[in-house]
Amino acid sequence: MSTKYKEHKIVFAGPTGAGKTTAIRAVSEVTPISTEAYASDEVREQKETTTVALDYGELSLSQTEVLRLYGTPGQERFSHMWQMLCRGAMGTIFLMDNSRADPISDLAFYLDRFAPLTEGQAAVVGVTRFQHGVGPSIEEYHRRLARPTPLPILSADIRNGSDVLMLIDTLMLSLEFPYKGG
Ligand SMILES: Nc1nc2c(ncn2[C@@H]2O[C@H](COP(=O)(O)OP(=O)(O)OP(=O)(O)O)[C@@H](O)[C@H]2O)c(=O)[nH]1
Ligand SMILES: [Mg+2]
Repeated sequence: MSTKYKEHKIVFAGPTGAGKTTAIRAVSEVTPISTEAYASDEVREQKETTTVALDYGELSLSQTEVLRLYGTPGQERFSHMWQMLCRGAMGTIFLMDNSRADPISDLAFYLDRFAPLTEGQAAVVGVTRFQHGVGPSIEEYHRRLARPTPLPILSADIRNGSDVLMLIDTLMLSLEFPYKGG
């Protein structure tokens, strides 16, 4: 007798260094698949390696339900992967590094670029490096974005699995009120 197996796909997106690879490593129950390569000079000021294709991890919700977690490369030169990875996803977690020069413009850029790839899917924003006390507040994100359908925006230290799980839970809950883009 075969067991019915239900699976959902979640995508992590956002700029390089925001923590997409780190987030998947923090929660995956299988050894994550990474495609890290030595970063070019510009990125190397921040970190040694960067994702060039994808990250992959898994998280089970129950014995018959599994989440498949995909990380995108942050760098736009690898953006051909974005469309492929978003296909069939239930939603996207946009991670934003609050210590960058203008993380709200970063978010607007990624939301616009991903809107055609994520139609009808849920979306949640996780603001990383928030605890460092630099960068905009969550209220400023909401004020400056001013989207017709407000997005859930939460601060998260994605090195902690519990914070990543909070973002995943929020994404799953927000499916009842999907982000429409725009
Ligand atoms: N101090 C601090 N470090 C953080 C925080 N969030 C993430 N990091 C670190 O930031 C780095 C993020 O690196 P990655 O996970 O490779 O970032 P990425 O988004 O996958 O980047 P690309 O693959 O290059 O697009 C890691 O070294 C994390 O430990 C935070 O809140 N505080
Ligand atoms: Mg990465």
